[in-house]
Amino acid sequence: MTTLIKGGTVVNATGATTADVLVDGETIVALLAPGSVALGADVEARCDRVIDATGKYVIPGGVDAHTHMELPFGGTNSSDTFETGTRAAAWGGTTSIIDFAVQRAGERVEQGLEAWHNKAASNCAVDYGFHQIIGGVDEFSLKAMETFVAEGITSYKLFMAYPGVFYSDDAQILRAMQKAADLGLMTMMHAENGPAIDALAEQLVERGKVDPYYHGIARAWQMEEEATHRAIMLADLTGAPLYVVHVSAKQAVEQLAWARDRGQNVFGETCPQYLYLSLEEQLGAPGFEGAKWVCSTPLRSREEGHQEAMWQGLRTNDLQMVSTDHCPFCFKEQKELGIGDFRSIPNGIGSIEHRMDLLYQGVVTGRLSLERWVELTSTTPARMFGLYGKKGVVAPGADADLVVYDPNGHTSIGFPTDADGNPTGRTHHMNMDHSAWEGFEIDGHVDTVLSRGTVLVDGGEYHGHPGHGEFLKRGLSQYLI
Ligand code: DUC
Ligand code: ZN
Ligand code: ZN
Repeated sequence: MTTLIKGGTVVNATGATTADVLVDGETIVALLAPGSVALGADVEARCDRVIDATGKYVIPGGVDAHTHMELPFGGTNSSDTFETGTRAAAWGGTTSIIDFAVQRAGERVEQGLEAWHNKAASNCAVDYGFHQIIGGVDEFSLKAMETFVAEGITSYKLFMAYPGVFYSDDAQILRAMQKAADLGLMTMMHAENGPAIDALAEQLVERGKVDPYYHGIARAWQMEEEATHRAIMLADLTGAPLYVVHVSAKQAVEQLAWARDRGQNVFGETCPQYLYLSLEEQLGAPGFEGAKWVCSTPLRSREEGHQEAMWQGLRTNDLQMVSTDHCPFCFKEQKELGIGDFRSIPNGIGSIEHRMDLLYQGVVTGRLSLERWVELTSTTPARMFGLYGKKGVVAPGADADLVVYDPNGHTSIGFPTDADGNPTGRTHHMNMDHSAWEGFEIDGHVDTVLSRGTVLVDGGEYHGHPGHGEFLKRGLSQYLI
């Protein structure tokens, strides 16, 4: 099957140019200048399928490097399966995900990884890889790390939060980082001081402060700044490269910038929720509604300038990429577990379908260039996590993971209704009974999505199927040195 995507502006992290993209089977084989006769003047006539991208952008498929499908958490499971979550990803122009295989304390790493392979195999609409969560650093998990690279899992995650669940203490972090430095693994860190947060949360609940808002108060920015600094120092000592996930506090960005300025190999990701949503407006919504936005790290105060600091970090490269931390829970029966005690609200927001659109608004508002949009959402994730060349770029030899994005299109997010309250138009495809992004109006639209040459989405219709997505055996990060 040959496909020609013609007339569009091809946007890579390195620049934008008008070109036709020729796909043969699963692979991009050529970028042709308009009117090119390099492959014969009749190349269009010889193609099996032609997609007209005139007036639109042709970008590499999004790479979301932080998702949690079917994550057991807070007494329930995140509500997207690999099937529903990757379908939603495809709708939103994301054609690769990296999910977190989980080892909990008391379990062997191998068991966790096998369980994740079983959940994902034959179910994914787009390609998928895994990072490995190590929930119990001990002699067995340290030994298991030695097999990760051969398994195509070149990054692992530790938690400085969630004592009793995923938490690692400093000695454990030190040992894991020493090993990671030897093996060339990227250490990903959930950087919040969990023990102190749990004490603060307990004090708040004792004083009757049980609403979702207090989730954000307990998880104060000082807890993120402190843990980020500690992780940086442990990484410095061990020589391990460090990638801090879901950065939300401006002080944490300052820590990352400080470390990078002294030459350390540290990186930070932020997520759409920390760019747009806030402690006051969302977590502080009346009654229990704020539970929709309980996630960790938490939404931060707009007045304190955290959102602006995230945008600035993305512009100045103190933050290198944007992932979702997609971890959806339904409001009914899941978020509701925490009525009367915010500590029991399952942590997480679903955004996998909206990341490309939400970040594109940075281009619309002049905060990001087109190229930086692609870099933050596709190219750097691919480079950071050993996928680049195959993913993250529109170039001959790369997988034909392509998105035709219409800058003049429009996307309404959530559950729009007519005057009688009947649902209208497109709603999201994530397995959630609400949207954390309800009412967001997006300039731009994901028109067509290809994954390895197969059309998944086109003309408002879904053509994908479970099992199309393949496991991505990842190489080493390009950011190790
Ligand atoms: N944060 C979340 O919001 N959900 C899952 C785990 C995490 O660290
Ligand atoms: Zn986390
Ligand atoms: Zn996460």
